[in-house]
Amino acid sequence: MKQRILSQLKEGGYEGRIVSAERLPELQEGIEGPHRQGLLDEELYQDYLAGFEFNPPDSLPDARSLVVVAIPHPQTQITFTWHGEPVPVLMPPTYLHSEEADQQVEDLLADALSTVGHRVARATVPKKLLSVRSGLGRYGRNNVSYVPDMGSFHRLVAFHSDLPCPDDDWTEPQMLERCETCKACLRGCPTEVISMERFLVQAGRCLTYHNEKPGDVPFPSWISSSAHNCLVGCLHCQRVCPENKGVVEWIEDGQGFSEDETAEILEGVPRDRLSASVVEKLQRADLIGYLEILPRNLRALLSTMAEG
Ligand code: B12
Ligand code: SF4
Ligand code: SF4
Repeated sequence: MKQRILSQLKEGGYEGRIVSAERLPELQEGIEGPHRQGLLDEELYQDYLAGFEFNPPDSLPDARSLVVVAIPHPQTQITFTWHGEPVPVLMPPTYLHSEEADQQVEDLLADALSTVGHRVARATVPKKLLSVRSGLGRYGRNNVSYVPDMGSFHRLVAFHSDLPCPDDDWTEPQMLERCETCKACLRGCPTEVISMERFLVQAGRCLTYHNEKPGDVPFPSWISSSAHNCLVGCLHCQRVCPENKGVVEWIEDGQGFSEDETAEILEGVPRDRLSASVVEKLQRADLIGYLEILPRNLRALLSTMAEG
């Protein structure tokens, strides 16, 4: 049964693994261990990690397995217009249309499992750790998960299921072989997140952490103005990575914004006063949820570009 589900995922263009629900305490320890040792930035821990749930959900109390799925995901180019010039900017993989992507996987799994009387429910667990320990992916030195043929350009989604899983391929966390002789991400990171001293990155220094913060939080002064490279997130450690050679040019065309539309976004015009065309484009691009942080991030990008 397990193999049939995994084949169905493959046919849909995904790659997945199924492990026993008995692995949940080890996932929990993978987060709480480093936290106890003071290795995690406390504010980041509270914002992103404290909410993980390591028990089966109320909707599926008899869950017996975890399913983790890698969804190939592209970069998207959004084009603004500033001082009469087109300004193309990238959104990294995983940010846009992510809920639709996750839902498609959930629908596929729910369909496949319902034929044999089983169910799935979304899991709020550390997905990279699950990806790597289940054998689906491997960690790069940048602490991102890499999956064969997808590189790091994939989104991860995880589910609880009541499908039994008496045997799995649970393993110790593995690093990509290539990282043993490569430091490209370490050199490419603009905020010194990655080091040779410890494998666990200093995520509190990650540009992504700072440009995902609410729009009224300014960037810390130690972030160089030349660091900014994406509308949200950062692509440096993934774009320089040789493991991403096959996917790095995968860029989908997103929306384009005129000079007036760009100005409205930069000025931080609230949603109820934005022109209809801007709202429609932001919705189509799946950027509407980022409206509040776009003025700060776009301003930073435009000044990085102006500095050349
Ligand atoms: C919190 C979080 C962030 C935080 C913190 C990142 C971090 N590294 O922890 C911030 C906001 C900075 C962030 C940034 C990014 N994120 Co993020 N993030 C998450 C989130 C919510 C949890 C990640 C987590 O568990 N962190 C806790 C740490 C402790 O776990 P870990 O990183 O896996 O670390 C393990 C290893 O270091 C390992 N380890 C320790 N020592 C050693 C030694 C060896 C030899 C080995 C092999 C392993 C090893 O043990 C640690 C766990 O115990 C997940 C979604 C989810 N629910 O899982 C998305 C998620 C991980 N993010 C994702 C992405 C895409 C990113 C960005 C690439 C976004 C971008 N810029 O484009 C960056 C990458 C930054 C980076 N270098 O890590 C994707 C990853 C997809 C993928 N291919 O891996 C996820 C899964 C979202 C999704 N649904 O797809 N993110
Ligand atoms: S850039 Fe090099 S060291 Fe970094 S993840 Fe890729 S292969 Fe590993
Ligand atoms: S996402 Fe950017 S800031 Fe974060 S580790 Fe990678 S290169 Fe460094």
